[in-house]
Amino acid sequence: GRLFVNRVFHISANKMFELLFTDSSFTHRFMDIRRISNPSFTAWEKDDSGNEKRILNYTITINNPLIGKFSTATENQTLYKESREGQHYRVDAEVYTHDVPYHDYFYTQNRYYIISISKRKCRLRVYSDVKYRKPTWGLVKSFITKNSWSGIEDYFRQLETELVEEEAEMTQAAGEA
Ligand code: YK8
Repeated sequence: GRLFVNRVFHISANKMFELLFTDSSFTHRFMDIRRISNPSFTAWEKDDSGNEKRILNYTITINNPLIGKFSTATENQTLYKESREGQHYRVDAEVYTHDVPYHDYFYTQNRYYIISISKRKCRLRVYSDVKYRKPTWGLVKSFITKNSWSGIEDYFRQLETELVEEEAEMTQAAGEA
């Protein structure tokens, strides 16, 4: 996978987990900015392997002139049982975009690591990879990959920007308290 985010925030690890992986106001605000609509979230639930899973459904708005303006998407998230609350978390997210060309050929795998550095600091790392679900012709593959990277990069650049904004608001609020 490629590394898209690698940054230390003045935000505790458990707060970062809450911002990104619960039904938080940050998530809703960020979805509004990205024009992601009709979100639905299931609760985190333990599966047979001891990992926790949840499923998100939403409609994305696409900024790619080659394809339609909207697509429904399903995101399956796994919180690994090796995660330790407040210390480190690993979440894998498989994103399936149902209404784009060649949608049955690929999905996107995003891997999030949140690592506590101190009481009020954590590092966030996000890796992303385009995965193929069946044998895909080289030309089609490079077409899909190229169009995916640009969208993924744009998304995570903005996620980082919004987290920096959130961090500023939080440290300011803490200073005033
Ligand atoms: C998640 C990866 C590819 C897809 C898109 C597909 C192009 C189709 C290629 C044809 C539109 C929120 C993306 C960017 C849609 C958005 C997805 C998001 C950002 C022309 C051959 C949605 C993270 C995420 C992962 C994958 C992204 C898609 O939280 O280019």
